[in-house]
Amino acid sequence: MDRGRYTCVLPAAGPDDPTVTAMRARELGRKSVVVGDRVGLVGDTSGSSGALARIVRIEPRRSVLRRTAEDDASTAEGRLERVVVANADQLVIVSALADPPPRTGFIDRCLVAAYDADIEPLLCLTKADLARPEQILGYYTELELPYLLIRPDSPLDALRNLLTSRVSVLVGHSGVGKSTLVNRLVPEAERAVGTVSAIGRGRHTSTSAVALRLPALPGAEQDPGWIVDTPGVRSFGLAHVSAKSLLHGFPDLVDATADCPANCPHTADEADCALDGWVAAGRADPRRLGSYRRLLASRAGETDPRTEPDPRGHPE
Ligand SMILES: Nc1nc2c(ncn2[C@@H]2O[C@H](COP(=O)(O)OP(=O)(O)O)[C@@H](O)[C@H]2O)c(=O)[nH]1
Ligand SMILES: [Mg+2]
Ligand SMILES: [Zn+2]
Repeated sequence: MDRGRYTCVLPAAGPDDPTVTAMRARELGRKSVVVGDRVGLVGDTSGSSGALARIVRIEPRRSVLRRTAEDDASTAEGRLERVVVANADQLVIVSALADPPPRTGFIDRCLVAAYDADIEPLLCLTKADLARPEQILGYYTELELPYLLIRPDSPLDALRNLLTSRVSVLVGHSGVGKSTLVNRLVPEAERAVGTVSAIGRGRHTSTSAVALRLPALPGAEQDPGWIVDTPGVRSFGLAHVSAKSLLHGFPDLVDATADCPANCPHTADEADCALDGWVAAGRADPRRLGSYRRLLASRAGETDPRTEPDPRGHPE
């Protein structure tokens, strides 16, 4: 999307992707069109230069990845909910093992957003040439979270296989190697490496997400899939996620709550919350409980998510 003009790929398009430029039709009302939407077009759909079609319909979305500007739903920013991508199948959380170091707070937020959207998470650990993954993987042991290690020279076959026939959204902090990875997967994408996107703009503007078709693998019949790069998404505010749904991002903690009193807020000051005993019994990592409770607290506006402590390797 660029200045109200949407680039639409026609169905059953081959690798050459005939595209049509379109604008929203008035009959869409206030519904917004986002990356990944399947739309109905009318008008000039020839795709020839200067042709402009109109988007008259948005098909029902299979999944909706959302974020809020902040965590606290009692503020205007917290109520400003945005759909990041529609119809995604997978959330690829890109985190460097060093330079910058992994932030479990960010990864945990992404996991909540993924489970909330019913999208499968995949942890992509880049810069595996710089540091070892044991510490970060240890933190997620109970989750059976799928992960891949990426170094500059490692083949990307395993990643390509996991991307095949799906729409995958890439998220990650700036500097983790997202653009480098996108360029290795889609050389034509020519994403700028080593630059930070959307700096110095108003806080309501962000570089919009862009969908890139993966090149077909030699001899493969399957649709190679799409990746969606999200340069403007720095984090996932979670004001739109209910306290209950927040727990879905912590499948390693969910079972414990069967023993909580009715309507347990699961906060640290709730003496009868079963989560403390669960962690004390070694059934989940205490840092994960700390992370869950920090997210609970930030939704209530008690802490600023941007200054959230990094629990890497430190007991709570
Ligand atoms: N050592 C090492 N450096 C990397 C790797 N991937 C990316 N980089 C470097 O990290 C910096 C940031 O990369 P970039 O792709 O722009 O990150 P982005 O901000 O997430 O898009 C650049 O200087 C890259 O060359 C890697 O696997 N290993
Ligand atoms: Mg980049
Ligand atoms: Zn509880």
